[in-house]
Amino acid sequence: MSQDVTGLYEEFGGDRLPPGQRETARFPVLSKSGTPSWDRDDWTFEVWGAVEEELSLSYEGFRDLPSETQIQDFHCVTGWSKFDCEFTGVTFPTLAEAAGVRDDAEHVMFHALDGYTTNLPLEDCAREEVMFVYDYDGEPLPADHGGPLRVVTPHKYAYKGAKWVSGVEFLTEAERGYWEKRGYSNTANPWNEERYS
Ligand SMILES: Nc1nc2c(c(=O)[nH]1)N[C@H]1C(S)=C(S)[C@@H](COP(=O)(O)O)O[C@H]1N2
Ligand SMILES: [Mo]
Repeated sequence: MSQDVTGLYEEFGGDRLPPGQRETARFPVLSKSGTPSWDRDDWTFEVWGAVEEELSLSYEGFRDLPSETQIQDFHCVTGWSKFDCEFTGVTFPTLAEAAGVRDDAEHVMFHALDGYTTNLPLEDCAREEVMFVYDYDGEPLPADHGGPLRVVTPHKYAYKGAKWVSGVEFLTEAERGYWEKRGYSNTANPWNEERYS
């Protein structure tokens, strides 16, 4: 069973296709510096910072967490949108509950194997649609698209979703990630065309 969340745009008062976007049937690859390599036996996913219990999970350990499948739209800041992507993984709220987020946590930094980082306020992550994804269309997520594990953020431009995500840091103060330091919008709402800062 999968859950269709492609109607979430209604919350933002816009059309399904955000302004200035074109729909594409392809799934282009966009990476700042190519696809990093990793070894399934050594791969670990870390949760640290303002949490009750820091976590360190193997690939199998991550796959043992409660999972779900969602149909989501994907909006790239460079102007393409892909509708109806089938993603399977663990929702942000499920992971946050496993770690126990402390009351003083306000912000989140996602860290990735290629050195990429991206940030969001905790309240923008505390949504079922924000997922750590390991399967795409029922198959393991291709390496170019962030396999073994990536984040998806259908309510934000896709640079808020770290491919090859290796960990999540809970912060007590806001910080900026890789593109947020280099001129992309910190807030990244596609229905307001928040592309640059
Ligand atoms: N680790 C990592 N994650 C990343 C990026 C990156 O360079 N490194 N690029 C971001 C950008 S700008 C976009 S548009 C999407 C692209 O995802 P895709 O290649 O699966 O289409 O990944 C985002 N996540
Ligand atoms: Mo992007």
